[in-house]
Amino acid sequence: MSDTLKAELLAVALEAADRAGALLKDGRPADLGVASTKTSPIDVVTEMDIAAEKLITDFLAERRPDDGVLGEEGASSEGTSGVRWVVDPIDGTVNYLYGLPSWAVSIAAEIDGETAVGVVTVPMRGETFRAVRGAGAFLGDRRLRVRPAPALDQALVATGFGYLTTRRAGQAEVLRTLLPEVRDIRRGGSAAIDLCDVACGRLDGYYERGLNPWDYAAGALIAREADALTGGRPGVPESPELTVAAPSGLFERLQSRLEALGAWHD
Ligand code: LIP
Repeated sequence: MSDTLKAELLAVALEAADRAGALLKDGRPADLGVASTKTSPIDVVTEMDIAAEKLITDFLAERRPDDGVLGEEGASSEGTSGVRWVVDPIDGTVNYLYGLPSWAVSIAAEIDGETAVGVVTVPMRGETFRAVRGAGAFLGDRRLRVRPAPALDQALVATGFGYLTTRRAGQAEVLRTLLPEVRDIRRGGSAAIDLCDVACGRLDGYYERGLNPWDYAAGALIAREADALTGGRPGVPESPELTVAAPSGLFERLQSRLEALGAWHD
């Protein structure tokens, strides 16, 4: 992966995320409603998810016409360049719908199937996280490092829940057992933000079952470049089956508990 290509992809991702973030922050209709639903009646899409994905994919097509794209709201093309963009135009859509601040634009670029660049912008915080594979993770000009790993019972751990009632019931069962074993749990509503908060030390760890690649691609790279470990079940990379992120020392303990609790299946 050439440094020149990675630098170009980072610049494109930053500009695309900045433009989408401005549209979403400044253009949110006061009467925003649900435009459609996906896997369940609570898995919602707004007109702004669709508008933001169109803005991003049009920009990418203009700047990088030979690249592939995978977007949460339907963008899908193979491309011919070996670069594929993985886009979540609004990560935290329910928060955005309700006017809560914890939502993000998440844009990752894969080169030959490996995530090389990740950008997560959080407009309501005025924060943009970025990482290039092998070159560190940053919040603005600040290089990011995870918090030193605490013991599990001192760990502040974030998680999230799916949109299907059967999955949510199983996730509640895992949480019922895990909650007394950790410092506390946080449920922010955006995987991308949770992964970035692990990267910058605002969380000790994060796990969730049922994410899509657009939810975690950029945030997991940012976390790894801040010295977190990321993955799913032991020996498996993060995937819709399970995503886990934490500094070494906590990651292994948390992953082992999640494995024993069956957090990787419904
Ligand atoms: C969200 C994830 C979050 C999860 C939510 C939802 P979306 O993504 O980022 O971690 O708990 O249920 O899936 O749907 O807002 O892009």
